[in-house]
Amino acid sequence: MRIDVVSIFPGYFDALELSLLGKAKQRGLIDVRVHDLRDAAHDKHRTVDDTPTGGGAGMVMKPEPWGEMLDGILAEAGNSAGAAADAEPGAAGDPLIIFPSPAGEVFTQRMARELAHEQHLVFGCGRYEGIDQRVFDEYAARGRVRLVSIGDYVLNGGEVATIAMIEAIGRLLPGVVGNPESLVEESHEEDGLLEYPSYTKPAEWRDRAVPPVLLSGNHAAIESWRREQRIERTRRVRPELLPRELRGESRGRHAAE
Ligand code: 6GU
Repeated sequence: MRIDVVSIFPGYFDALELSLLGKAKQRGLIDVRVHDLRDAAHDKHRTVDDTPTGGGAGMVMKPEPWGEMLDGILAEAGNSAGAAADAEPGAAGDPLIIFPSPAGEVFTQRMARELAHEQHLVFGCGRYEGIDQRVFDEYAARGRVRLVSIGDYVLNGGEVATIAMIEAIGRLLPGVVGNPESLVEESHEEDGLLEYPSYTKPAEWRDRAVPPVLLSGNHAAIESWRREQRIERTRRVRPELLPRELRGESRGRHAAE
């Protein structure tokens, strides 16, 4: 997968060199290129923002640097959106441009799975009060654009949100996570339940014992206990995630059976 990131703080993305994602980059599974938006701002101060037209607080990112930077990325990727205005937009394999924004649709595991099938993602990280609306309109008219939020709270810019999304998407790419089975039994995967609690050795630590069933060797009992834990945890912490068929059930029904 090819990923381009545009930001006025390229240093944020040094984090992508670490851990599993860093290894995936080294092994060529993910090709991440980070661009400094200021390289497309040509005045003495390399200005990327200006006052909001119509008044209001804060600053808005100017359209020209974004246009130059995104045109360059799309043209270099050799795709229709960058090359010709008359080419059909949205063809498979064309880049998908994502603008992280608290005003966007909410990023979920489902969206991560969808985006993991893309060949080329471009993340445009806004700062200040946002980017001039015409930038979204221009690239939406020429190809595929999505505004995506990582949750209902406000960050100072799209950088941290982009790192979160790249990590969530990147780990789903073939070969990035060593044991693909570890992707399956996870919160938000498969059946939408949260994860069960995990334990390792020693069997007792500070007077706290590992639940005995996990030491029983009874795999059916262990599986059933883990499922019960997942349901109870989900009911307690995220009841809105509970599948319909589990909603009416009282606490501890399985334990009582
Ligand atoms: Cl994607 N950007 C910003 N600035 N704040 C956010 C966000 C994104 N998602 C949640 N809060």
